Amino acid sequence: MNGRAHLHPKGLNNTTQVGDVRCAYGVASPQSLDMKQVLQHRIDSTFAHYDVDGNGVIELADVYALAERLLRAFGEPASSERGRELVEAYDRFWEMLVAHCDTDRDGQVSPEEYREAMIQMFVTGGPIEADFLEVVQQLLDLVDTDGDGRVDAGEFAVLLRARGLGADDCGVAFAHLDTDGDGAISVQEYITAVRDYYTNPAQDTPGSWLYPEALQRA
Ligand SMILES: [Ca+2]
Ligand SMILES: [Ca+2]
Ligand SMILES: [Ca+2]
Repeated sequence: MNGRAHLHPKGLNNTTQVGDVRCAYGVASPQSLDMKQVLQHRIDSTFAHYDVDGNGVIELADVYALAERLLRAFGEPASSERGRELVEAYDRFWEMLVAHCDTDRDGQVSPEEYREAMIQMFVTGGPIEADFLEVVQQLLDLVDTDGDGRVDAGEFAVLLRARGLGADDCGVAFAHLDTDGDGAISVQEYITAVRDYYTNPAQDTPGSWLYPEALQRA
């Protein structure tokens, strides 16, 4: 990385009720079946988000297409220093996907492999893996375009808009995700939101604002 300030993760807490969620992913009452449906739908939605070319598997080409989308949102050529950093960060994101999801090692992540890995990583798993932390750190470093070590509302909106969130929703999403109200999205806030997204089907939780609402409806 260059000399830009880093956003250091503070201690990470697992604030979600893992016990409840395990129950939701298992088979129990009709109520938890609803919950399971919403959460499965969220996993399948992010899968569809990552499968940019829609061929039913996530491959390196999809990850590059996502990098391309963010480069366009930043108005940054892939050949600039920042552009190269972004593509390298997405290379590492792909390596992480392969390491965690591509169980049969065929260079493609199937919906089943992805579902299994997300449940393992965010629902039944223990602490968040170090390489996931690193990928989030890199993403937020990229989004911190003025390099002051803080991802403010304007900077975060670029990421959310690249994900398809409407301009009007970006401010609301930021307010929900900035849970300590310091005007910036920290690594911890982002990771807590990701876990929340995959484990808490309630509306208006921080996690529900990570992706456009249309992606979350069962
Ligand atoms: Ca694909
Ligand atoms: Ca900043
Ligand atoms: Ca904050």
